[in-house]
Amino acid sequence: MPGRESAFRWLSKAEPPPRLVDWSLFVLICVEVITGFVSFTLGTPEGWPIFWIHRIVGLGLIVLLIFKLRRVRYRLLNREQWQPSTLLSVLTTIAAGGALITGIVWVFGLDIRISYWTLLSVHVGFGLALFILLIPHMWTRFHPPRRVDFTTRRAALQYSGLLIGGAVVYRLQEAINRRFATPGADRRFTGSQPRTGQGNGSFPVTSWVADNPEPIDREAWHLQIIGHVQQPIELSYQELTGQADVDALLDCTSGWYTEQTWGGYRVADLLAAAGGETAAGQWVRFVSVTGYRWSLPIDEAKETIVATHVGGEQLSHGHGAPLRLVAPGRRGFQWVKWVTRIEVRSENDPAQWLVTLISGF
Ligand SMILES: Nc1nc2c(c(=O)[nH]1)N[C@H]1C(S)=C(S)[C@@H](COP(=O)(O)O)O[C@H]1N2
Ligand SMILES: [Mo]
Repeated sequence: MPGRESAFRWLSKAEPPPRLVDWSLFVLICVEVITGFVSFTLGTPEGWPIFWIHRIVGLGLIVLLIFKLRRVRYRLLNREQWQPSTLLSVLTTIAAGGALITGIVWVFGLDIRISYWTLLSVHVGFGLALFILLIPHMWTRFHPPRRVDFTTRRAALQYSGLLIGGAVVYRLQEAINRRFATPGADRRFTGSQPRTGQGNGSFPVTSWVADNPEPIDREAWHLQIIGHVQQPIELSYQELTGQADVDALLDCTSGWYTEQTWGGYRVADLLAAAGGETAAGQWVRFVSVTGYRWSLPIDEAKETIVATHVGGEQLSHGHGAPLRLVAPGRRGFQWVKWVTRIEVRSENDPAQWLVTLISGF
C-alpha cells in the first residue's frame, strides 16, 4: 500500500527527537491540568482564552501521543520486553487516551452518563489519574531534558505547527457541529451543554456526594445575618426583605447550564436590615446548613440575591429550599444551597475550596 507507506514516511520525517516528545508531553499535560482547574473557576466570557488553550493543547497532545506510541510500541507489544514499569506505562497510556477521547466526545455534544457522572466529570477523573500516574512513570524512565532538543528552529516550527493545527481543527469542529446541528453546537464557551425550560424540573439537582441534608422546614428555618454588621439579626422566612427577580445563568462544572428567572431577596437589602456592614466588612460568606460555604467580595455580594423561587415555583428541596445563593457570573458550585447564615467578614476564606468537597461528611 503506497499511500500508507508514504504516510509513515511523512510521520517519521516530522517526528521530533524522543526527548522533545517526552518533555513536551509532560509540559503540555501540566498545562492541561492547570487550565482545566482554572477553567472551573471561570464563568464570564473574558475567561475564554483559558478554555481555548485547553482545547488546542489537548489536540496537540494527540499528535505527540501518536509519535510516542509509535516509538514505544515494540516495548508494549512484545511480552519479552515487559518490565514491572510497563504496567505503569500502560495505565498512563489508558489515562491519557481516556482523557482525550472523553474530551473529544464531549465536544461533539454526546453525554454518556456513568451513573450520575457526566462525561465531563469522567474526563476530569481521567485527567487527574493521568497527572498522578505521570510522575512515577517519568521517574522509572528518567532522561533529563537537553537544551539542543528544544532550541532548534525545527522544534519551534513543530511547536507552531502543532498549536496552529490545533486551533484550525477546533474551528473546523465548530463548523461541523453547527452544520449537523449536534448537541455540541449549543455548548457555552465553558463547554457546558444547555438544559432548557423554566422551574425546578428543567435542570438537574447537583450536589457533592455527601452534601445531602434532610428537607428543611420553612417555618422552623431562620436566616442569620452576622459578623461585621452593625446589628446582627435573625430573620424568619416571612421576614426576608428586598424582594427581587433576576435572570441568571447557572453553569455547573459537570457540564450543563440553565437560564432561569430566580425570585428572592437582594443581599444588599438583607445586609441593610442588619444595619449594614461595619468598616471591617470586606467579604460576605454564605453558609449552608451542611457547612458548605462560599465567600464573595462585599461589592459583588451586594449585587446578588438569595433565591426562594425558580421559574415562578418555590424552590424544591434538591435545588436548595428554602434559600440559595444566585451568583451571576460564578460557576454553579459557588451557588450555595440551603443557606442558613450570611456572615460579613474581614477576610476571604481559602478553606472553602476544601470544605465544598467534604462538607457533607
Ligand atoms: N450546600 C450545597 N450547595 C451547593 C452544592 C452542594 O453540594 N451543597 N452543589 C453546588 C453545585 S456543584 C452546583 S452546580 C449547584 C447546583 O444547583 P442545583 O442542584 O440547583 O442544580 O449548587 C451548588 N450548591
Ligand atoms: Mo456543579
